[in-house]
Amino acid sequence: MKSMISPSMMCVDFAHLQDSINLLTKLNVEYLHFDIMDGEFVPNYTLGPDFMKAVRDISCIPFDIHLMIQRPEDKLSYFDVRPGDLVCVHQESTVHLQRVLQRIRDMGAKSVVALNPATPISSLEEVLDDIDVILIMTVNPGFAGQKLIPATIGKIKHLREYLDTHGCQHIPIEVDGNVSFENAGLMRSAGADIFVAGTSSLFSKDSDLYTAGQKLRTIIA
Ligand code: S6P
Ligand code: MG
Repeated sequence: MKSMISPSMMCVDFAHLQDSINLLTKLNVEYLHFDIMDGEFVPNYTLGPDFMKAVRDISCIPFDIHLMIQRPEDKLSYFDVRPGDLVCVHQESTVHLQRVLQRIRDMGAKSVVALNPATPISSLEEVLDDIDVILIMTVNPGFAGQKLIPATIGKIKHLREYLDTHGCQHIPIEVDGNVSFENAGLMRSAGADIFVAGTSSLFSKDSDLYTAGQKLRTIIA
């Protein structure tokens, strides 16, 4: 499957948003990743609907909306979801997973389920038909700049095998958390397709955004 880049917008330089969007457009990134936190499901707050609106005004790149919130089924209407967007809910955040995945598809978006590092792949068995993308958290959600949990590389590999043997070859695997240049190569070899790029690659202080983007593209090609 083709590899894709989804830059983590909580790591962008807010003082130069337009310049960053211009460079991301030039890099042809497939998505823009928005981390939405509620201070309950994860111990932090980040971006929200107003910031997303501001980015819609200056960009046509589809959104990848990562909801780290309790009961996402009650809050989907807060967001301006558009056809072609990815909308991601956590398996651990709702007892009505099938219902919320169906609602996301009804909104014209692609349904994504995220699994925390401790959540088993088998917990998705009954909803495979309702899922367009699976996101493997390679750190515990809540903060940028964390270290990879090494066992998650094996989990990506296991998920690819699991999907292939369950007739789900078409479902891409997204990875989020410490997708550094080094880890991105390991993740790609394990079977990852969509790479959320934050402080450890695209937005690293060691290089400019455009050079870092080209480097990441080459690594995950
Ligand atoms: C974490 C969040 C992520 C981070 C991203 C940052 O809770 O879901 O999307 O923004 O992982 O990247 P990095 O390279 O700083 O880990
Ligand atoms: Mg995220």
